[in-house]
Amino acid sequence: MKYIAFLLFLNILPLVGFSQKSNPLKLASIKNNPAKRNVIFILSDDHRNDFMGFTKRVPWLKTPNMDKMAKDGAYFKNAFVTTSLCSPSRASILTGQYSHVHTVVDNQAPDPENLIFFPQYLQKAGYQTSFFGKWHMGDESDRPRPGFDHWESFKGQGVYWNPELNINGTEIQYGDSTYITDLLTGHAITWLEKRDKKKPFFLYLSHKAVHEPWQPAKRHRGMYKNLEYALPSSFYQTSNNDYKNLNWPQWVKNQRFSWHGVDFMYHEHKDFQQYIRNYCETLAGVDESIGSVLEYLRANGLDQNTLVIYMGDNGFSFG
Ligand SMILES: [Ca+2]
Repeated sequence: MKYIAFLLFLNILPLVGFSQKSNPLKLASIKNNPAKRNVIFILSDDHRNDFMGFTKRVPWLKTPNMDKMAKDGAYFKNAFVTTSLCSPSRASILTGQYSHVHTVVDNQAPDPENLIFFPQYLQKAGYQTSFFGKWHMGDESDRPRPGFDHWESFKGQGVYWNPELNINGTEIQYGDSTYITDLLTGHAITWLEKRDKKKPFFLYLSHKAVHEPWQPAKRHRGMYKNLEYALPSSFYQTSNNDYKNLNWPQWVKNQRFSWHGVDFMYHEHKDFQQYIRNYCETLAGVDESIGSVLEYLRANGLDQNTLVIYMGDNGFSFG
């Protein structure tokens, strides 16, 4: 099976390889290539680089499908996102630009409405394209964006349970404990089944998981019950003030006592080990999603001409 595991902290520029201002893709050369490769891009949210089974960072963590991608494909362990934050990172993935160029510099900055997203080039090259899941770039709108023949998204961060999806401009409310990771995966595979089989395809599957507040699928709740994560040696060095003896700057202390800091994460004093377990149990749904996509490709004879890429939009510090 030909697939590549771009696992975490990846700048997508090397894959797409275009400049928006002066060097548009030479579409003619692509159009004349009879063997167009399908592409599936799976993005997760806040999945840190080493929380996968094969890295052995967490001995009890099970991610068999990510492990399979790393084993059979390529694992880019020294790749980096350009900005380690949701919206700027997503804008960089879609445009190949740094945040000071695309101007989506934080999670509130508006979409300047003049950006070119790389799926627009794929459309011109004859690809049928689709987007499923979290956009969260520029504003809270879930409206269809340029570059995608089929569109399914939600506003902002979305929710884990019973989401509302904007499907090609129509809002659909789901109920009955619908779990977002499973819903997006199912819809993505349905789109693959119904696609025009004469054309190559590009699928962008953009999960809400594993963003906080972590909520695993019901079938994964408690799968890591009572297991402990080995905290790094640096974990307590700000909370117990050892950082002063280590000559760490004050901003490190301040940052770690903030929304994204381990000393006061999400402005709550919760059981940190339970945080980790919830994170890993939520990640199990993403791993199963990858497995479902890979199995679809295998069962339909598409595994030899489809490039599958997995990455996280940014990492996550656990001390
Ligand atoms: Ca993120």
